[in-house]
Amino acid sequence: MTNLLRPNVLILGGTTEANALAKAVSEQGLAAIYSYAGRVEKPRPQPLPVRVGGFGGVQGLVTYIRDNGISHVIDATHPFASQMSRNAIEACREAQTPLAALTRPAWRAQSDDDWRHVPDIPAAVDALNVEAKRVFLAVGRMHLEDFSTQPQHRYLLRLVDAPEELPLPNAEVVVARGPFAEADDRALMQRYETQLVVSKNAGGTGARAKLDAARALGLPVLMIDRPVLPERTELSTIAQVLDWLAHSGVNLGV
Ligand code: 3Y8
Ligand code: NAP
Repeated sequence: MTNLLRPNVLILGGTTEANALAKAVSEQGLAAIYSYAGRVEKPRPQPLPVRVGGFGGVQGLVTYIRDNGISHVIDATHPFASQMSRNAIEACREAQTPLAALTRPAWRAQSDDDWRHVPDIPAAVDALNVEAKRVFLAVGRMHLEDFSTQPQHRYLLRLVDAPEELPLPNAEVVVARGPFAEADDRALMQRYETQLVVSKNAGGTGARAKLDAARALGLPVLMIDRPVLPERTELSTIAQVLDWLAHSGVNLGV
């Protein structure tokens, strides 16, 4: 049984909000560990101990929780990291470990936005079954293969690490990591004469620059809605997380 008076928080990270939480938890002097999947070459350093790599599915996470005396899990992963979030729900139920997600609301179109919503990445690929355009495909690297069935477009790709090879014949790559600024994204899209922006509905502040730039340039956006996740405790601010930790048996020493 974990001694709740000696808290040990596992933060499932990889987002701007997870980084803000890590800073706050570190400042509170709480014992915690920050977890990355290991998707990029140089993940941002954290003010907490860091672990990198998968846990090995639900059972791997249960074992990790037990072996490391984890008292609480905060799922602060990206809304499209749905497998990790599902595993966290299963594992915390089995290990009887309190779990809360730190989420950010989905973006909503403003009156002068021109968005077309699609439910998932395959639907975004289907929606690109149109005559050739200059497409800013700002969805990262992991799902580029899905778009190879629409090779007619001239793609602008933004990737965190330089790719070895690309599944798209007509693609320009910009290697950059966010958070991004609206003026920079506007200049980028003007330089590449972007005609359509494809975006995941990530929410938060780190990726919304391209949407503000698209609005300023009067460009349409193909918005990929986020996967639906099972029921779990969802918090939206750092203060709510610290309060949840305090009231779920973690002695913050206050
Ligand atoms: C490894 C860890 C911070 C946190 C930065 C956020 C914001 C900037 C914007 C665009 C969209 C995209 C992508 C994006 C953003 C934040 C946040 C966010 C989108 C890092 C990071 C890791 C990753 C993984 C990476 C994915 C990719 C997705 C690029 C760190 C920098 C497109 C998501 O090459 C790859 O394998 C990249 C994989 C998952 C999605 C994909 O399918 O390719 N994020 N991004 C995490 C791990 O190993 O656990 O170094 O900081 C984190 C961030 N990326 O404040 O510094 O909070 O969302 N990340 C999307 O939203 O569509 C870029 O270009 O406009
Ligand atoms: P995913 O598809 O939901 O997860 C696939 C597997 O990757 C998980 O089952 C788990 O492996 C491992 N994993 C994912 N996140 C992890 C974490 N934080 N710590 C340890 N293992 C993790 O996840 P994803 O979409 O690839 O996202 C991976 C990471 O990138 C996450 O940290 C996420 O926050 C960040 N990120 C993703 C996006 C995006 O667009 N998907 C955007 C920004 C940041 P095991 O089953 O072996 O445990």
